[in-house]
Amino acid sequence: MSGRFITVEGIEGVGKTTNIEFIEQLLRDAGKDVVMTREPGGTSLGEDVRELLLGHKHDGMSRDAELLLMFAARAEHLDKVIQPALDNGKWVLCDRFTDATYAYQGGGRGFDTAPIATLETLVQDSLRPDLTLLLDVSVEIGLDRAGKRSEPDRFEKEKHDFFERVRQTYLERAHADASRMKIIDASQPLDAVQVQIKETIMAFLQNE
Ligand code: Z5A
Repeated sequence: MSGRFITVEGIEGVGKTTNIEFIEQLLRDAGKDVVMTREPGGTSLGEDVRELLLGHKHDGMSRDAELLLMFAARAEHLDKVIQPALDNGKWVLCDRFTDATYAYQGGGRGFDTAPIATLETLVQDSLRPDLTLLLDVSVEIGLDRAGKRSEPDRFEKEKHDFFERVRQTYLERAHADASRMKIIDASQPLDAVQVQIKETIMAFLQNE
């Protein structure tokens, strides 16, 4: 039986890294064989592309190049990691996926939905996540949390308005696809966030 594909999304500093191991443990406790991965990245090629995308060597990269690099990394990720794992019955837990492209390159950079959807179908065929947890906080909280960490990457250098558009695009997508994309109020203290995450994962497992 094919595995399940779960993704975690949200703006910077929302708590994806903090919560993804918690989700992994919930799935393992339920007896699932979990592969944890991330985008951009997850393969040798993808991690090299991640460096190109997040580093400052190519500040001012064209938005077409940025979009195509996201999907180039994704094509490799699907071919080498995600699809083989799903075919082997594993559960793939991925830190960001194509919803991030709609949010950052679509909402943030201003790409129309149509070219993103074309690339999505080209690269993924019919594969879509079975469940997406959208961790949501205000841009103020997200940037404040993210700002307490290391040197900002190429995306983290963007302005407040950029992240507001990214957040709104995520929320619009979640409202349009509510059976797949579950909104978690990540502005609450961590234990309260994890109660919501646990309820969402348990409900998904029950419907399996
Ligand atoms: N990108 C794109 O543009 N298009 C695409 O298609 C894809 C990606 C796939 C990848 O970054 C970048 O690529 C990303 C979008 C772009 N933009 N940026 N930047 P990433 O996903 O690797 O990095 P990130 O979004 O910046 O994530 P992050 O830095 O790892 O943040 P996070 O994982 O969401 O947050 P965190 O590290 O778990 O938490 C941040 C801090 O808040 C930390 O100190 C925690 O202890 C604290 N925290 C977490 N939860 C709480 C609560 N509930 N209360 C209080 N404090 C908390």
